[in-house]
Amino acid sequence: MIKSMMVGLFALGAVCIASHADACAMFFEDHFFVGRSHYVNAEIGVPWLGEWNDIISSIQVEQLCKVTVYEDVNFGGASWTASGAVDWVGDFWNDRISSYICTCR
Ligand SMILES: [Ca+2]
Ligand SMILES: [Ca+2]
Repeated sequence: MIKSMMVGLFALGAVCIASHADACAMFFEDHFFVGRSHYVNAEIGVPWLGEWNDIISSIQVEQLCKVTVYEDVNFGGASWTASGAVDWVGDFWNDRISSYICTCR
């Protein structure tokens, strides 16, 4: 009985580690990682941010990951690749990001 519970817990831990590996970045509504946040998975290109369109002001990118953001929908317009902790995306990119691709090594 105890042994089977231990095996079950171990399996649960493996699932948690696997899902954490998919973490790529977190977008924030305001600068310095304030306001509402939007979690982003790795290896996903999103052609339109929906309610998060033209609102992002700071980005926390996971280690070994990078996110390429685009000014317009469908990966159009200007692009910029961010990594690490970006507490302010800058005057140009503030409230302008409309699509993105996030990847991790
Ligand atoms: Ca904003
Ligand atoms: Ca835009």
